Amino acid sequence: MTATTPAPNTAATTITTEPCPLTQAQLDALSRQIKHWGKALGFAHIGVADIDLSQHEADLQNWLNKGYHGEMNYMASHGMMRARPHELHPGTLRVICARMDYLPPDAGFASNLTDPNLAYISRYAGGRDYHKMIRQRLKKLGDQITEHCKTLGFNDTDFRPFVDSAPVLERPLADKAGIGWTGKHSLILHPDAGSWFFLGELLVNLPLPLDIPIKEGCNTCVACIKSCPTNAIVEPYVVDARRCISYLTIELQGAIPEEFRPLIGNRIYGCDDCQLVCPVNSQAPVTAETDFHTRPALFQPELITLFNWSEALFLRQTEGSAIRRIGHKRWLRNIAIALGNAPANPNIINALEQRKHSDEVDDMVLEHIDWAITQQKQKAPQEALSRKTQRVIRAIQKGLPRDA
Ligand code: B12
Ligand code: SF4
Ligand code: SF4
Repeated sequence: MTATTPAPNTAATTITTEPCPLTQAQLDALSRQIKHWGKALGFAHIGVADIDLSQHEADLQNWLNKGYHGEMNYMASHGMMRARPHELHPGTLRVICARMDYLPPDAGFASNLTDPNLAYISRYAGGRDYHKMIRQRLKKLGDQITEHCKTLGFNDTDFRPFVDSAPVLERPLADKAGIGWTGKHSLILHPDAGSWFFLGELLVNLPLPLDIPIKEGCNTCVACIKSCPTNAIVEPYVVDARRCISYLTIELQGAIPEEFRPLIGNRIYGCDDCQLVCPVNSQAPVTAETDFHTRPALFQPELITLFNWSEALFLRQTEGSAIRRIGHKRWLRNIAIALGNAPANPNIINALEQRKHSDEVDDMVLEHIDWAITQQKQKAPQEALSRKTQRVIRAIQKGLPRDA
């Protein structure tokens, strides 16, 4: 594309102040260079998308209208800006989408889910918080692009990095950029990379050449929909967050509705089940980032041990981790539920009773502790795992033997 060639999205071209003087050949070369720089910065895949997400606006509005965002008011508060990157950052012409893998070695999925006395923590969260780290690397990429453009005589490069927290539809952008296709669980997945990765974006005012989306590959499979413990995937590609264990254990501030408590099992922070049963994850790469390796204190930890952490210890152990953001009370709330779901055990009842007298619990946590004590007292010793969880465990042992 030459300097005078208009970008496909008219809204963006009218907002741009200075037309980009780079020739098509220079933009092509820059695009190749961006992919090299991205790899050097630890991104496993970089792709470029245009900013036209208009085809997703109706789906997003529908999702919001149905209240699927629950208490995540930030999902509704930016209107359709989520689908309009150029409104989020005026002048944006392209979105450079980046993938960073997080699957830790020794993931031990099946062994963790099999033992209901151990806490299950989503594998994206056992190491360092990804937000700051990915944003910093995207910023470096932006700086490299800016410097390069200066050598070509263009001094008006403008960029803005985003990871997760931005009001922008990251998955549809990654889909357009060829990072992967949209799975029926709504996550992005790639035939060689599975879905164990984070996404990040760099919004730029350069008309870079576009990458091509890859072919959708779920075909007739519906394993994720069938295995979701809470039936949160209400139709293919659509998750009702209010039912999703990730939302219930991380995003929801108050009490977790009782109907979901027994279904949460030992999952105290997030959930991976829809990815665990996905056949595309069978060859997924392990992360190259040691920062994403699971910390020793969070590696297959005993529920009772975590429940006994004081607030000070919780803050120390989760320093620099995404888990810290839920705070000690929600941490206790989630573990109380898992203890209620664990096989009957007088030690658990003891730990729950003792916590009731601690000044670190409020009424919300107390109510969950009481629920857990009732569960413990009602059940026969060694009650079995739910049938769905047993199925997920078998699927992991068969499909992901390295990570079982
Ligand atoms: C809110 C949110 C959540 C919510 C809601 C999830 C949801 N499915 O919407 C909750 C808390 C439940 C959640 C959970 C998780 N999340 Co989350 N989440 C987000 C966040 C902040 C916004 C997502 C969003 O906009 N949802 C609104 C819906 C309407 O948008 P959408 O799902 O993208 O839907 C589009 C497509 O599905 C498409 N679509 C609709 N119908 C159809 C039909 C067809 C045929 C096609 C092709 C497409 C299509 O159009 C929709 C747009 O309207 C993003 C970051 C971001 N800013 O994008 C991270 C993000 C999606 N989450 C992420 C992760 C890792 C998770 C968890 C795996 C964490 C965990 N282990 O616990 C789980 C997975 C649960 C799941 N199956 O989705 C990653 C996903 C990476 C990836 N490989 O795709 C993201 C991108 C964060 C990041 N930067 O890495 N999450
Ligand atoms: S993360 Fe768990 S609860 Fe949420 S959609 Fe996937 S399987 Fe269902
Ligand atoms: S489990 Fe099956 S349907 Fe779900 S995302 Fe994976 S391939 Fe697609």
